[in-house]
Order: sequence, then C-alpha cells, then structure tokens
Amino acid sequence: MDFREVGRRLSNWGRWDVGGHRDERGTTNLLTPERVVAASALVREGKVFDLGIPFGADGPQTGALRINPVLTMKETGVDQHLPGGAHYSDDYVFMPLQCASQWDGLAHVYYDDLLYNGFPASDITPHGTKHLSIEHQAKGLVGRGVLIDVAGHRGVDWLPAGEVITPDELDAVLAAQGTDLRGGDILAIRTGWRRKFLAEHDPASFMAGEPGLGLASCEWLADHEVAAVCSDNWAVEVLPGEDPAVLLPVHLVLIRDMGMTLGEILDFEELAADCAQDGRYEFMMTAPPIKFRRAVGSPTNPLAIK
Ligand code: UVW
Repeated sequence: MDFREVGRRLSNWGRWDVGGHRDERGTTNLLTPERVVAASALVREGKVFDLGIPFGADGPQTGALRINPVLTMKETGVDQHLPGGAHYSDDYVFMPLQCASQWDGLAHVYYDDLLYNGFPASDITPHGTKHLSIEHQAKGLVGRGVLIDVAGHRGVDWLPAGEVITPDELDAVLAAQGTDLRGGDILAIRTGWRRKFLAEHDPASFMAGEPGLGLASCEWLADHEVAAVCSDNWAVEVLPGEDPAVLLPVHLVLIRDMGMTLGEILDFEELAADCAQDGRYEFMMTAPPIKFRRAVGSPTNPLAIK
C-alpha cells in the first residue's frame, strides 16, 4: 500500500476552510458543541482518571531522539532574606515538547514539501512554525473518549514490538467491549506499552519499536470520523513499520493528509482496569495542549472522566 495514494484518498484539505480562512485545526473540527454536550452526559460518578505520565528524569526517552525533562531550581529559598521571613522557590524546565504525554501538532510531519492543508514546509523555521501551531488545538481536545483495550482483549500484558493492530482487530475489540463508535470520538488505543515500561523501566526497549496501527487503520479512522487518536506507545503506529522503505507512514497520512493530531505516551492502566470492571469503555475526555506559540507539539495532562 502506497502511503501517498492512501493520503490522497483520505485527504481533508479544504474541508474545514471557511471563506478565505484556511483551516489549521484538522479533524478536531469534528468536536462540535453538540458532541461536547453529549460527552458531558458520560460523567456519572465523578471518577477522574489521569492519563498523563510524569514529566521527569525517569521518563521513557533515551536521549537519542529526545531527552527527558530536566528541571532545575532558580530559587530554593535558602539564601533569601525577605521582609517578614518569607521564602519562595521557583523552577525552570528544559525539555522537548514531545518527550512524555503529548500531542503531535499538524506541522510535526510532512512530505513533498507540503504540510496539512497545503501550507508550505517553509513555514517551519528555526523560530517555529508560521501555520498549524499546536495553539490552534487549545479548545480542540474535549469530547467523547473511547478506550480500545487491545492488550486487555488479547489477555496479554503488552503486544510485541512490530505487531500491527488491524481494523478487523479494532472492530473485534469494540464488539467484545460492547462499545460503539460515534463521529467526533477521541480514541485511546491501549497496546500495553505503558505497562511494559512500568514493569521494565527500560527506555531503550520502550523506544526500540512498538506495536501499533498500520496504514489500513487510517482508512478505518477516516470512515469512523474520529477526531483524534492517542496511544500508550510513543508513535501510535507500528514500528518497525509495515514497509521498511517508509518511516512513519501513518503519521504522514493522519497528520499531513487528514489533519489528525496524535496523542502519544499516555497511561491507560488505571482507566483500563476500571473499564474492565464496570464494562463502560466510554468517558468524557479532556486533553488540552499548552498554547506554545509556533510549536509543532505540546505536552498534555489528559483526563478521562466517568
Ligand atoms: C516522531 O515522529 C519523530 O516522533 P513522535 O512519535 O513523537 O511523533
């Protein structure tokens, strides 16, 4: 399967342009006010699940692609002699915007010198991107979340690296869970990769490859009018990929052609246990990015609320 051909077929370029305004949000346009209202009805018990991983030196980055966050104190308060005896502490952090739980923005990947919706790749400068910055998603990531617990359905702690999750399997897991999909859903795909990291604490093994979506799932996501997809692995898609000649084809089609933001390195462990217990795999999900200007990605602290 040629990713360019799939991308051409599933392209959303121009779909959400209004008048002379070229869309910079992509599929999060599917998160309409009506759908947000409907999602709010899923909050019944007040149970809140924190789907973010900690941002710390013990994160999953190896230093090869990215580093883990480095936090340093500007002030600890010890040398301060302030009126009234007050002391304060202050900290700085140095980190890639995509090193822990994160959204990939729509300028994160491209091919043939064009970004989503035809913006030129030259928009990405050493000072950030002129278009498609992650800040355009600030309101965009709230709606009905659906967990597809692939590892749970297979009865394994985690799927092996290189294992493709197919549309047939996604359908089978949803059927077994008794979950329907609706337009504008935010999908959370659990491969068990977070559990693997918690068990092994081995960034090299976490980052060396992963189970995930293959190219056929792009069509499936488009057919279901999915607003965004996130996963507990680091790239959503299977690695090594299905075609050794193409790196990250699912990224290229979803982000560049369809305009879909990808959520990566989330933690669905507690949520999955609860869903298995009450049989309810749907929830309200809110996962705003931080409004970094001109950024191509952002950390997030996603919440699922039941
Ligand atoms: C790359 O695409 C390089 O990284 P990520 O999986 O974080 O999107």
